[in-house]
Amino acid sequence: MRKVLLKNGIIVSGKKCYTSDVLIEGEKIKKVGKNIKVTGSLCEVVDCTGKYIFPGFIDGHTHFDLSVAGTTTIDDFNSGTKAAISGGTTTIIDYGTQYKGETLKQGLKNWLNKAKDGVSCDFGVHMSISDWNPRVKNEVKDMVKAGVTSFKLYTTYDIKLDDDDMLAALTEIAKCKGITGVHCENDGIIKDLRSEVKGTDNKKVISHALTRPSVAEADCVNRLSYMSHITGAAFLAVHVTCEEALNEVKLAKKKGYKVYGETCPQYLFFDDSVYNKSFDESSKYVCAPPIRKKKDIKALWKALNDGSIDIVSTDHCSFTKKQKALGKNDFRKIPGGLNGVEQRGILLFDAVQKKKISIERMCELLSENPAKLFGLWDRKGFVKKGYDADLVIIDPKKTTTLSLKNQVSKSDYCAFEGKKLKGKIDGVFLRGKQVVDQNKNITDGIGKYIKRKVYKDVN
Ligand code: DUC
Ligand code: ZN
Repeated sequence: MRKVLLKNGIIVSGKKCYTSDVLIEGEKIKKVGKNIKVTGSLCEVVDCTGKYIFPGFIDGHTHFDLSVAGTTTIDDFNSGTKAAISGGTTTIIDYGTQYKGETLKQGLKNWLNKAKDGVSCDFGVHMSISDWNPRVKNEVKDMVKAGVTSFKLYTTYDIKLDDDDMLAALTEIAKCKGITGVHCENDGIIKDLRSEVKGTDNKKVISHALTRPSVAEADCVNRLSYMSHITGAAFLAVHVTCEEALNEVKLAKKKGYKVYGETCPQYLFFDDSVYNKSFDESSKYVCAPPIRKKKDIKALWKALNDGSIDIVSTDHCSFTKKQKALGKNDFRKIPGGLNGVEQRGILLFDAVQKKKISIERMCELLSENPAKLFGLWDRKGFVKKGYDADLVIIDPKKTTTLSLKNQVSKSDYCAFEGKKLKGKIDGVFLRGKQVVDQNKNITDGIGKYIKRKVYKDVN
């Protein structure tokens, strides 16, 4: 069997970093230890001295090939997973959707079909439920059997559920030991504010942020925390953006509720001044919930450290500038979302170099905790014997400049354009095969669908 020996790297885990070798045999990690000796010539040896070896990053929040605001994201499964692997993300979990009138089975089939043209990292699917009825109730257990152990509910958009259905869905998902991510924004507040915006303010991108306030997010995180408590469901507040919503996550955790928090790079690295530039520039950053204030960024970094936020995903939902221009005369028509699936790992590594978080915490946020919450804990997320050999090698002495010039995503802009970062991804292995080399050459197409187990608590 094909063997690869990674020599003398600094292995990263959530608990500690230590210098060791990693022996890969076939798709799996065969051994982690010092001075591993391999006999025979059929073993490739990679010198990792002075470089970090992380467990492959897991991005539990992507939208590839998704219809949004009358258009479709520019990255499909093919380009999106290629972008992901180039940035050290060896597994993504995309948000599949059961649209109104569909069964969950159809929704899943539609989503798996989107991956038919080949994927470059491993992937799973969460199931968003938009139509709750007795048939769908019966299907929740079938989803879990098919390895779809996480679900999503919306409190806004035309796929939102009302409270009765939300409670019924949470109850059923809890019975099957699934976890539910919820997009938390109070639909009534948003609708009301957005209906009042008239005249020239329609053309101002800042109106997007003003009409989706932090309180609308905090209100839903609060209500969902109680709903999850009442139903016994595990609730993941996805893309937490602000101090007010964070306070609700903290309160729920303090009470011992099964509540988890996720945030994304756009909320950690930008403030709402991005919405006060030209339309072309500001519209790039339109996403929901919107990018918040400097005080929120500060609160989010604190939360990454104190454990109130459990995972950093991307909400990668990419468009071109032309697609963004669909809202030139009305901010409500700008498709929401931006890219990030290939930048997240190195952005966070730079934050480690700048001492904003520890390297161990980075490993928890990007690998270990998503593996636990999304049911991959038995095979991914850790550099351990028997686990998939999904590994990311980072050289801390090199640098990376994020730019459209070296971007893999099909979007024609890079939201993080010009950011100079300490550290460079020097190699990525997916189930034992090196799929990204030092020059960012990518071997594509070897990703596969992963059936996931039920979630585990992060502690
Ligand atoms: N928010 C976005 O910005 N894009 C896609 C979906 C979402 O909730
Ligand atoms: Zn999303």
